[in-house]
Amino acid sequence: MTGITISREGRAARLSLSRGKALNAMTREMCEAAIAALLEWRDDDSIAAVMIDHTGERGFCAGGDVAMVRRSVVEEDGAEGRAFFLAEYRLNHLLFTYPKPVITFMDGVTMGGGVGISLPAAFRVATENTLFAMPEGAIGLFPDAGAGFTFARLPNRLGQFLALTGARLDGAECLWAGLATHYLESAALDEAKARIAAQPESAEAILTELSTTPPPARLAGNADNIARHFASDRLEDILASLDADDGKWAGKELAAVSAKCPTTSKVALRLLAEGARRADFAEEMAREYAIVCRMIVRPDFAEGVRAVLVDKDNAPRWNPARPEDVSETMLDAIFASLPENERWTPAVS
Ligand code: QUE
Repeated sequence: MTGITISREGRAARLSLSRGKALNAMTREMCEAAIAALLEWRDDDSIAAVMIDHTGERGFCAGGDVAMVRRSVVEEDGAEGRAFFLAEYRLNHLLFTYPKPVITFMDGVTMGGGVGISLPAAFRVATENTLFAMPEGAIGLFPDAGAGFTFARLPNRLGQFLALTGARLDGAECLWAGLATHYLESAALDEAKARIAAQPESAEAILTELSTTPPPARLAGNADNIARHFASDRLEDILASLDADDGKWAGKELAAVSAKCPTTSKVALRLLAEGARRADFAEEMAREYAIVCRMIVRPDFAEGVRAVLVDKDNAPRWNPARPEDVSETMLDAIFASLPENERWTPAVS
């Protein structure tokens, strides 16, 4: 059981996440199996496109196997945790640079690592079941798997909003934000996949033809609020701006940001500011890998996973607990480059 089903149909190849009991949360084994298959298909002239989807009912992908990573850092030396992120980020990078079209079906929960394998794809299909989020602030991690690059390129500070609040978007909102390229009813997915397998060079036209008009994107109504309140790269400014607004929306978002790990939020703001200036996705993954090696050994990560996935009390005690106590010096240490022999490298150079 690798948790991933690898198949071909016609001239398309398919990776289906199939680790149902854990909502398809990615493991190192799944990432490595996906990388091996993608490298084989890259040089196979009989394959013209790759589809990524899931089997079973429960959603596309909840993220990464962070319970394993927590065990690795709490009970051992963390090597297994680092090996997982090395493989996960290699997969994200391989998808981003893949020479053949990749189509991702974000049908259901698409969070964390699920976002990481979705956004690098050329075509990203949302449905009425899509539930999209980067919720790492709840577990003391940070928006990773390439989000520092892709979120940095969203307009109107939307990336900063998603990173700091962990807001959940539906399929209509994903299409509105450009996170998805197409919106299909889930009932049309089987037909879309069959037609893409038969005619992979027409993937885009097939998805466009089967698209339906989504309901209005609620998020669009708050775009001005988001751009205004999340304008600063300083967490303290964002909190002060939300706090000064008496409206219901600002109150709700202030509560959301305030509940998240303050170190996560400051890492996210610095990462997105840097990511907007970065030309190269490989450079992004190397930076995120250095950061994740520091973040998983911080007590906030073990505490966050404890609160959300182990004890499920949803009452994490962050340390530092206050934004003003997360210093630039602490962030510098988290962002510092790794020693040469420990750095992230792509699956193939
Ligand atoms: C924040 C997160 C994650 C999360 C919950 C959060 C995350 C993640 C999972 C998850 C969910 C179900 C599983 C599993 C992991 O939950 O990244 O193994 O079965 O992977 O609030 O970042």
